[in-house]
Amino acid sequence: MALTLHLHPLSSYCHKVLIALYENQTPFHPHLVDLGDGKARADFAALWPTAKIPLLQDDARVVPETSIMIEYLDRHYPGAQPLLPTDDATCLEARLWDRLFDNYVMTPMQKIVASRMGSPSEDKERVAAEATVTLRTSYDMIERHMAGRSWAAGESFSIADCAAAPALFYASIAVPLPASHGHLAAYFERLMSRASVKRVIAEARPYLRLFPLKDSVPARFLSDASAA
Ligand SMILES: N[C@@H](CCC(=O)N[C@@H](CS)C(=O)NCC(=O)O)C(=O)O
Repeated sequence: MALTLHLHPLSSYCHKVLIALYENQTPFHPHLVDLGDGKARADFAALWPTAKIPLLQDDARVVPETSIMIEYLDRHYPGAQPLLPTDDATCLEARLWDRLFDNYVMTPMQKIVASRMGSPSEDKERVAAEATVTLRTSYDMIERHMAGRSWAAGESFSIADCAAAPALFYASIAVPLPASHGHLAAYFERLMSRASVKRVIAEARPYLRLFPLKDSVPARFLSDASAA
């Protein structure tokens, strides 16, 4: 079987792996999964029980969890842009920031987005308020970390930046980046200007009408002509 990524073009975690694939122009077969369809979800869960997208698959195995997918691609489908730095200390830094972006930006962003689905409730408001506090703490942490840096770990684009781009794209729609955070803002612009990132946003665009925070998406991301 050709390298296959089971995905949905709107999903932030799918963007993370798509960015890794596009960085290295790795050929793959995209398989769109509609988790809202009972049969499609059941078929997908048969491949991997958590039924989370994305999921990577080739002849050798099924690879769950986006960080592991990128590590797998780096080892088995290497390209011009290594995403796990070869130097031990920089690699540790890249893996650390991959975890930080997933756990402290992606997770609270997902909670805020989920709180906007269905009818409002006090419980959802509480969860969203807590997630907003976490996101603001993360913005402060990234602002400090990015001072004097171009990328999250070392001198090159890495797995950490694959995680950062979709996390910050969606998080900044949920909770705008503070005007006071110049290093964070510059990093965000650097990410949004990356060809691989522009491509995933362009591919998500036809689906943005399904995004619960669609009315807050900045105009610059809504058309090819005005995209970052
Ligand atoms: N830790 C997982 C998280 C994946 C994840 O949360 N995917 C979301 C989409 S962005 C998902 O599948 N949501 C649908 C669901 O939970 O039913 C990873 O890194 O692969």
